[in-house]
Amino acid sequence: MDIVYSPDHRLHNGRFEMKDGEFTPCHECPDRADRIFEALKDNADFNFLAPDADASAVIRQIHSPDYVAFLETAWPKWMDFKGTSNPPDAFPLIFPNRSRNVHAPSSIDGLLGYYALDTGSPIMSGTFDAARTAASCALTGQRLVTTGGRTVFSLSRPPGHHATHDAYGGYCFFNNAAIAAQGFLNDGAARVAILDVDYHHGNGTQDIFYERSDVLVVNIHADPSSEYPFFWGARTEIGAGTGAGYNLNLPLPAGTDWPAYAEALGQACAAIRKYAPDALILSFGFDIFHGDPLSRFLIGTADFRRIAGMIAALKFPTLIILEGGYAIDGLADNVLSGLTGFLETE
Ligand code: OKP
Ligand code: ZN
Repeated sequence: MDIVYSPDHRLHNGRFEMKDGEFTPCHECPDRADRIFEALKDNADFNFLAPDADASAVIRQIHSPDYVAFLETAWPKWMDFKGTSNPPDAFPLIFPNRSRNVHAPSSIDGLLGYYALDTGSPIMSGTFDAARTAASCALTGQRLVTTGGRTVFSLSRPPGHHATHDAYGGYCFFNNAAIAAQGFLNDGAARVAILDVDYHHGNGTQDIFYERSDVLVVNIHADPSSEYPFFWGARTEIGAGTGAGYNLNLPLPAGTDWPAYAEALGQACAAIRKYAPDALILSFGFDIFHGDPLSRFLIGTADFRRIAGMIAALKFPTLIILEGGYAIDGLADNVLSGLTGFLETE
């Protein structure tokens, strides 16, 4: 299996996130991808490739020009605002909330809140380059799937599924899965399906394709009535306009174990089979693991192989993209288990 990977993910290395009222070390850290790379790099089943596609143009098909410009200039503006070349990571202070149509302010401390969804996603000097490289890994993987028809894994971070058309949050800046979906369409696909199995609902991916029928978005996730991202992910969100019927949410309660998960995954797979996409993107989050610090599901290491086996049995050309997964000590084993489920079915 080809794996697209760049060490440039390390350029995004936040010190702290705001979590439950405290500044705590970032869960979404370079160690995640480093440990997966170390565990897989000498395994003959995997062939590592550097990204050779530049995602810049496709990023602009998915994200608004003002949002991309914000991310590109946020750090220099923040250094200027702080009056030092070595400031702390950038965090928003105030959000426009539900109330009014607002316009972007000029000052960086206002811009951060204008473009942010949350306080958990620090921006630092390398954030833009790392996020663009993650999108380029996904796009390179997409092109390999388009030309080769075989399963490819984009081993990339920061993740992407919370990033909307014009907002960052949940550790995500560019929506790698959405960019890859657009890449498939650009290269001739008529229909693309995205299956998101991260513990958290992929609100950004849902939003981006909510009114489109050319991308089916299916999410299996923790019930947002009590889990991040809270304001998206209900069963009642089925798409709108031309996209009505092309968004499927399968929220599950705390304590979900393999049998309950397998039932939801069966529903998800049936919907994807019926849609018959030209390509499938798997937003593979490993934070459904019972040992994950953000999870209240009870999925075990061996279950990732079962999950992958069910998805691989659909036999659609598939691009796998890394989303979450924060149990640092179990992550590489979980990823290997998941990829093994694909290798066995190919
Ligand atoms: C990113 B991804 C817990 C706070 C959790 C953010 C979660 C972001 C998840 N009380 N904060 O893995 O979907
Ligand atoms: Zn997650």
